[in-house]
Amino acid sequence: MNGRPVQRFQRLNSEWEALAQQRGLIVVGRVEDRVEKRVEDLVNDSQLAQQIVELSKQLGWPLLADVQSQIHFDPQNLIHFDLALHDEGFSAELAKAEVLLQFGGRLISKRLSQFITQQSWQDVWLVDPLPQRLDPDYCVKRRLICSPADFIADLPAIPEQPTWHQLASLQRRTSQLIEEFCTALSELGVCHQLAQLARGQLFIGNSLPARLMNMLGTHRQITLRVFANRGASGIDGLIATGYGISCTRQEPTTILLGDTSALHDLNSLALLKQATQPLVVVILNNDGGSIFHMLPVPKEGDLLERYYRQPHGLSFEHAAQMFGLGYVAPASLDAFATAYSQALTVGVTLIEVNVPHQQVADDLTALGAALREEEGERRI
Ligand SMILES: Cc1ncc(C[n+]2csc(CCOP(=O)(O)OP(=O)(O)O)c2C)c(N)n1
Repeated sequence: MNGRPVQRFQRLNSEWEALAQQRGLIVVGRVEDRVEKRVEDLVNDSQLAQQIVELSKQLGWPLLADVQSQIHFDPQNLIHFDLALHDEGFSAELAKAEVLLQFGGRLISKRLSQFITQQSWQDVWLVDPLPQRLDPDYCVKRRLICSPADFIADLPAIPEQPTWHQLASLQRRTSQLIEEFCTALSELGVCHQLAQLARGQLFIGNSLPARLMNMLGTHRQITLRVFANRGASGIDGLIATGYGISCTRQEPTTILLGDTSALHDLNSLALLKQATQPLVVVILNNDGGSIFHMLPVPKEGDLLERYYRQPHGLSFEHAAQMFGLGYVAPASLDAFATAYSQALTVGVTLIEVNVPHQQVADDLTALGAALREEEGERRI
């Protein structure tokens, strides 16, 4: 959209005023603020995303922000929404929303996408500067091709509205259960810890790492810049991407990825010696693709093992040695926290977290069942 900012959305003012008076929900995915991004532009992303936080406070609307949104860890975000959607009380309250305002797309949470598809909305607005389709289920009624910052700047002032929902207190039960399920050296435990301990930048690999980090973080005081390669969601090139990200800032970078993803890009470990800032590669080694325990593929036997999970029995210790990286394989969650905090201060370290291949699926099944207060069924 062109033209002077004050005129750009003027014809939408009455529609906006009508929308703002309803029970609304703000969902935030990956927010592209510019069509052509330069590395320097990325620096401002978290400040720009803050405007969405302020809008949600002003409207009294709940905020459900994906881990890629740069506001996921903000206290205003209902950070455990993905798992809380298992909880009937939380979902019923959320379903009282009448209108949806979404910024960006590529939502990691399948439960949130399903909720959006199933809800009968009175109106749905989607704001993103790129004209591409971000609405796989055709729910959007008004698509605004502009940056969230321009959209928000041009909104007519509305008086601050009281919040219409009890979602923050309804989410508490989920948050407590998450704490209980994240005390051991497991993929859940490590992701939960990492979301608190990480400093600087975090690049999250595809498959389970992206999903777990979207589920298990807690609100933070210190800003963390989060990156992910969502889209086709390939598990290739992740170490090289993380290294590229580390080159853009004078602060530590963490790369979190699965073992199969690490094997797909093993040669990129050779790049890491050139890092000038602390760099930590955390590999969740569950001996293959554990995501397949939770996808609609054969449930067991040769078909699952040979064609999907593909166990390899490998350890990364000698790879770290070969490429001159520090290496730790912690035996407890406390040892992980100590090794990780130390690794954030200096050098390049590969931390290998060895876990049984079934554990993450069992943990997520049990957590989901506890939230639904029923016997478990495998889902992510
Ligand atoms: C380039 C590429 N090849 C194959 C796939 C299909 N795929 C999706 S997830 C996955 C397994 C990933 O395993 P891992 O990195 O160990 O993560 P986990 O599932 O254990 O979390 C595979 C092979 C893909 N997404 N991209």
